Amino acid sequence: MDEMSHKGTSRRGFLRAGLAAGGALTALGTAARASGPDPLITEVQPWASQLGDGVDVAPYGMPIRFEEHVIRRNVEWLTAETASSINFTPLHELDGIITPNGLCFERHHGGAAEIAKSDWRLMINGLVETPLVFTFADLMRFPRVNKIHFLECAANGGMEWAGAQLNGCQFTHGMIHNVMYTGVMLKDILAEAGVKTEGKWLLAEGADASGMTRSIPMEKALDDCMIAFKMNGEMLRKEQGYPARLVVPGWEGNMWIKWIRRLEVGDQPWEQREETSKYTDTMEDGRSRRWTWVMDAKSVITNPSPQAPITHGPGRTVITGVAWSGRGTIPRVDVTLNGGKTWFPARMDGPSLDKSMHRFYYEFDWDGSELLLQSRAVDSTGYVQPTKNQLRAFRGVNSVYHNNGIATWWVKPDGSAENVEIS
Ligand SMILES: Nc1nc2c(c(=O)[nH]1)N[C@H]1C(S)=C(S)[C@@H](COP(=O)(O)O)O[C@H]1N2
Ligand SMILES: [Mo]
Repeated sequence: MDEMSHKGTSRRGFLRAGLAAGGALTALGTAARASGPDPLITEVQPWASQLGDGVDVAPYGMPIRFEEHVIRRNVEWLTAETASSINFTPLHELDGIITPNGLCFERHHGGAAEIAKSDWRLMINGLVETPLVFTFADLMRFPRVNKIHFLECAANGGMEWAGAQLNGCQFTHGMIHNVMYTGVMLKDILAEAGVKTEGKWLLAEGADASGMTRSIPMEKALDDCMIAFKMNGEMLRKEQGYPARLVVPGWEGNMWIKWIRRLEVGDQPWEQREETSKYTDTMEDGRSRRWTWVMDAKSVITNPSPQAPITHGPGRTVITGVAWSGRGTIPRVDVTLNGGKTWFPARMDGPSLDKSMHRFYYEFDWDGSELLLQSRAVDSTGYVQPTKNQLRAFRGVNSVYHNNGIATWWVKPDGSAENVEIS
């Protein structure tokens, strides 16, 4: 046992290798046999020869400094300035299905507003029996629900329409987060005001400087929309719309109005800026598709990927990624190693929830040759994620929004990966 070195391997790997000592290691060889003593094992280390931090060194805990590269990032040339801009979730650093609050991508059109709970008001007006104004304290007296949902900006992958452009899934797919929301059902709030029978639409308005407004059909509003105030158990972050935002499960992120201040009930859609000149898809003939609210099924391999190369050489290799659909769950994801010639079903793991992110894995023995990695999601309606060529055949090349095409990582023999397009 004292001859074994297990740098960077797990404790389980250590124990298993320990059991194999004296004999051959497993064929997959995930733990290495050392040539000499490993000081990390044989010598007393600083963390064992002095006391560590006491409690309360960080009243609100932050990740250990060795993880300081795990951050949201923006792409500076994308927008003129940061108040109307976007940054991206580091998908390649995450696992499971929950996005930690501090890593949820941000999209603001007028910067992140800072509103105290005591200054927050929610007005309901228009075609209602009784126009009402709720305070935050009023909101807390409605029955609460907890739901895990993804929020994807319709522009996620927009830079990739014409071809591969950004080198990393953080930038090509990172306009998404998946958290547990605690809030109240929108239908309960609306019932309090009493929606008139001719009230078929809702205008949701934000309190921030952008005056973000979107029309939402009443059917959706009464189905599964929420006014959320907590994410992953704690109050919403300022960036995500503190103290309350609209949650519109499965639908494009732009409709999830942050810093929600007003809900107007009407008999027709308002056709606001963000639902006409923005967030619509321009087709080949120059006309625009109207109302593309639902986010179609999509997936991406997060590891390996351009920001997360294979560093261990040939042998046992874990491929992982995420998949989601605005229409339900993801019962299946297929993975190809050769650019779509042959596909294998990935192993789904973790909770499979409606309109939530799903985690998949594909474990294989890499022979060290180059790979053309792709993943393809199939959702619970049977819809199959298209290739980018299939998407362009239907939508043309003028689009920006709603790109759910299959992405390709070209993994080279040295383990590095590049964003390429082959189909
Ligand atoms: N009030 C307000 N709500 C808003 C926005 C905004 O700028 N102001 N941006 C929208 C867009 S385009 C998206 S994609 C999501 C982003 O949510 P996030 O910042 O929590 O990721 O919020 C939406 N809601
Ligand atoms: Mo967005």
